[in-house]
Amino acid sequence: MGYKVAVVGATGNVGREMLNILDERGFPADEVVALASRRSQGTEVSFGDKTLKVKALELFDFSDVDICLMSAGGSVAKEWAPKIGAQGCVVIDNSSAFRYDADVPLIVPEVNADAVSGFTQRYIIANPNCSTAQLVVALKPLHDKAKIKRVVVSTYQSVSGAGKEGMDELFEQSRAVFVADPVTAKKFTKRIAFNVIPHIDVFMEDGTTKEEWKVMAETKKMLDPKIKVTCTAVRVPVFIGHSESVNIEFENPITADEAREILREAPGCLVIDKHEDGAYATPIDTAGEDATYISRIREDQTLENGLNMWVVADNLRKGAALNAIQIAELLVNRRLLGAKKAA
Ligand code: 11C
Repeated sequence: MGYKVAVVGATGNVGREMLNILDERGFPADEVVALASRRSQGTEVSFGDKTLKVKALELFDFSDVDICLMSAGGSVAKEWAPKIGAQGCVVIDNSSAFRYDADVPLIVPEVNADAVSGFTQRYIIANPNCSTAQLVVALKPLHDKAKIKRVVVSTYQSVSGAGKEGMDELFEQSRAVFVADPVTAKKFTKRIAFNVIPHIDVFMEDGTTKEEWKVMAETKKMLDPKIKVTCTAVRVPVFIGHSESVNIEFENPITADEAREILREAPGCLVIDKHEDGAYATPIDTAGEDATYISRIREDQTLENGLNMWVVADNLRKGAALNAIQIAELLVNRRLLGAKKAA
């Protein structure tokens, strides 16, 4: 006997990827239910070689569901995650609604798996922002070796981070440019086709964007509150895959060769780093893949103990759906679910 799993937001970019990954990894589920808003009721979504008919979240009974994977935005999460959690169903939420709450664990299994046991406080576990997830996978093994003091990260984030509408906008604008049609921007604040936009999420009072703040706050929560993090988050005309230029200052010495060796052995990391044309990862290489790719590892000659590196991952997988399912696997493997139906 396995678990009963619900995917909320099953028609979205991340929800569909959750269904793919549950199937690919053979998650021990007896039953998987696809849920979305009433508007999408009856829509069909793929689950392996099966098709699931989407049910309405508002009408669904969670009383015999063990795990709810939720990717439906902050307001749906705020309304529904506490109600579902109160029924003893563990909600793994992909929105930012609960990430910064002290009684909700924020988990990347390669980084802070032990913190997952804190889920019993509210039966909610938060999944991090996509740009933070891949960053901490790469930072953790280096922090363990040489203690990170400060990180400067610049992101190059694909349009799929902004959902299907973001992908449609890049496609439509690119087409319009080629046929000399007028280009209109709706989802993004400026034209994204053949452009880059240094603005993701809302502005905060100090001029930082919320996306930049999330990278800082989530890295501290999961890795070490003492690490200083500063970020510039940029949207680029790429469909899938977030890239990051990462500059790290360490307390203790570490060479580029040492970092390369450590990262080669580290969980979730894949080093592609030869000093040759093309011997580095780009977003296209990572689309559909699970690993966090690390390239261009080199010493920063302007710091006493400093490194630069390039970190790329599929934002819909490690940045969202895959990480959520890895959290669910962690619950199963550690026998933390007071399973309603488990053997
Ligand atoms: C983006 N990182 O690329 C965002 C998407 O807090 O989970 C994910 C936002 C979040 O636009």
